[in-house]
Amino acid sequence: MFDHEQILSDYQQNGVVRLRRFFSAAQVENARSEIERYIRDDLASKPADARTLEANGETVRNLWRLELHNAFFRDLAQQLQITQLIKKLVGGEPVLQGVETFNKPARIGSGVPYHQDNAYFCQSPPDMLTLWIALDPVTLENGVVTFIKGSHREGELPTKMSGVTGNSIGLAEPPATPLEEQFHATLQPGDATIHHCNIIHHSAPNQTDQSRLGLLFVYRGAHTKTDPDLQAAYAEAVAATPPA
Ligand SMILES: O=C(O)CCC(=O)C(=O)O
Repeated sequence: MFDHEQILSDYQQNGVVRLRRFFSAAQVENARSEIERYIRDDLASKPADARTLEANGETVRNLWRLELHNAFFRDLAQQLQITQLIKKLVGGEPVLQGVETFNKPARIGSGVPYHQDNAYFCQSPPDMLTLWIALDPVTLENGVVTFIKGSHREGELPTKMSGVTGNSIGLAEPPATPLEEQFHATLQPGDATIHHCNIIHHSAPNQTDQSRLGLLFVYRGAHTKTDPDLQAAYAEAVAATPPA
């Protein structure tokens, strides 16, 4: 259904692509129900680093490591229909590295500072990406993820510890590109983006009454290796601001 060659070319050029109707309405509802069920029935029995809470200490900001803790999402992320596309973009055998959520709940969903994901993933070469699937409408008001197209070609930029729980490392300097020139990835439920691990992006807090739930599948090529310098910087940041 999707033109893989066109997606590859856009991805290489821009570092981010938007895919309309990636999930059907039924897939969106199944994923949402499973997230709700998992939070209600399973989360309490998982390790503390299976989630990050918002500042109220109650509402889930992120679920982490669902590929370990939840067979439904592990299987969903490894479906051939998805991994055949990912294989092209990571330039090798795709390895599922993470399944996560960024829930961005209404009124209390916190922001995500400017960052490159490879400051967290620490892979060389940076053949790693995130498939971000909207389960709610993503609007300009409720915390849309905003990308600087082409910035993935700048390599890993200097970082600093952010102090943000769940997003402990960010860019040392804010980017020069003004916000209005950035790509605001507004999405309908079921739409998705794929972004390269070195693209600069961020998202604002959600001050609306509408939740903005995103489901994230993270993949790398089997050929990537952990870079010790990147990993040392990340370890310092995550020790200073643990996810839980
Ligand atoms: O969903 C968000 O608000 C941020 C997502 C993000 O930073 C990421 O996918 O790396």
